[in-house]
Amino acid sequence: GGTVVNATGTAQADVLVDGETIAAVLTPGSQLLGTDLKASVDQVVDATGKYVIPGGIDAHTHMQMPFGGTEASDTFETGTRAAAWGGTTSIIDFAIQRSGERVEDGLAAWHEKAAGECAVDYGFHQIVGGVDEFSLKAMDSLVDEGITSFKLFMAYPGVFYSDDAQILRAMQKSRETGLLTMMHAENGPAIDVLAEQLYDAGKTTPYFHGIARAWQMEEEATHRAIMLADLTGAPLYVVHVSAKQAVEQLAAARDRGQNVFGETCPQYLYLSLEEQLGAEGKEWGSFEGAKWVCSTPLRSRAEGHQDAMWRALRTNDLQTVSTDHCPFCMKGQKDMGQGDFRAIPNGIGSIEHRVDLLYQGVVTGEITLSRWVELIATTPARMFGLYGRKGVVQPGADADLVVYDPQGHTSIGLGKSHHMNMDYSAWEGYEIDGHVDWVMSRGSVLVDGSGYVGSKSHGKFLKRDLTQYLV
Ligand code: DUC
Ligand code: ZN
Ligand code: ZN
Repeated sequence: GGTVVNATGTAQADVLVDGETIAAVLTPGSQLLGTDLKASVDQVVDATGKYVIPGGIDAHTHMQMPFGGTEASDTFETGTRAAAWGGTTSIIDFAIQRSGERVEDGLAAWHEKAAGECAVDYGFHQIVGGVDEFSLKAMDSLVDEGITSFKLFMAYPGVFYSDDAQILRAMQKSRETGLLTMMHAENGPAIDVLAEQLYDAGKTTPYFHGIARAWQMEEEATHRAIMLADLTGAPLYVVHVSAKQAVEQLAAARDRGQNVFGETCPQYLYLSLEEQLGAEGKEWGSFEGAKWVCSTPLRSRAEGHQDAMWRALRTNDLQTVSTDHCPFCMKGQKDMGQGDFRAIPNGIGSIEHRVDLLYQGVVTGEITLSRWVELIATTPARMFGLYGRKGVVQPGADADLVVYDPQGHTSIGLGKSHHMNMDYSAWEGYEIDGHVDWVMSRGSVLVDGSGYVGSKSHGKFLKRDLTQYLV
């Protein structure tokens, strides 16, 4: 009895689930073999007045990621449970290979961390942190493993960084294999110089993280990645876009006919450098700002970056919204950067709130209902080789369903809606129009009126097909 919302449109319909999949989507008047459906099913969920949407797909998460001298505070267990609470039924996390390590070992380690721990289905992208003859060879086997995308970093020298020669070689491999190239596009070497100069000048508060990581660093790297992708013919997906100038680069490349895509995150739509600085009137802000240290950084609202992200979501210059979920606690983690912003672990946790936060764009008229579903589920499914199984409410698809109540309300913050393993919320005080009422993954109910009823043994590894955006 709900309104089924797909990327293609909306319809009043009953959704019949049989086992792990959707058996039928029945519009009023249609009859299934003449049976009285409600009398013959095991369970009826009344969705009158509510939206029935495909489960969210968060295509960018970092559960228990070793990073910045510590480890992201959500495990696969806690992070995927929070995902379920928020209406996300699939995640794609990043397996890590570092310079000198074998890709196979990095991937195996990630399988080991996640197996049997996830409340929702999960897939992996492969971070290639050391492009050399061995890792390039290993990339040949990734497609068979169901890992159809890999991430390179133009930032973080000495950690995951690839230089242009390495990027060129990896993109040639991308072209050859069909693997989608995902890019962290920030000029890391230049950022590190700026950060050191700020620190040496006594500018050590979290605010200066965002000053060092200037938009020029993102625009330049985005442009360079686009040019290298153009030369090699590699399909390119730029992650966590936050600068309006980077979007302009993507839009221009797409206008030229290049096969490039962009992702933004809720933090770049809603939060800003000015808010990170704080209202106390302190010129350099306080350590409180560490809560919002992430890379790419929060950008200036006065410069119009947030408005530009919303606009790009409407014009399809950006195609997806993922979280880059990489949570750290203030105590014992973020506070390592007291007195030196460079030592603050980079990351924000939002996996639980992505579906709700994006729905606010529908409420305020920034995006349509169908575009909401397209951004949070359908395009991620197509982009990362899951479509048909995931990202759509249609017969034959996995029964990953969310009943969303547009009349409901969600209060975000510690002690309220917050099931992520963090000692603070980056979204404290956010009041959301709308509520995730009920969540199902492959025919199993994960969240109902009584709360979370899923289990950590439910989530299965998703072997992904090639991106549907290959030309
Ligand atoms: N950015 C973050 O904020 N955290 C994880 C890695 C990244 O690129
Ligand atoms: Zn990144
Ligand atoms: Zn990331």
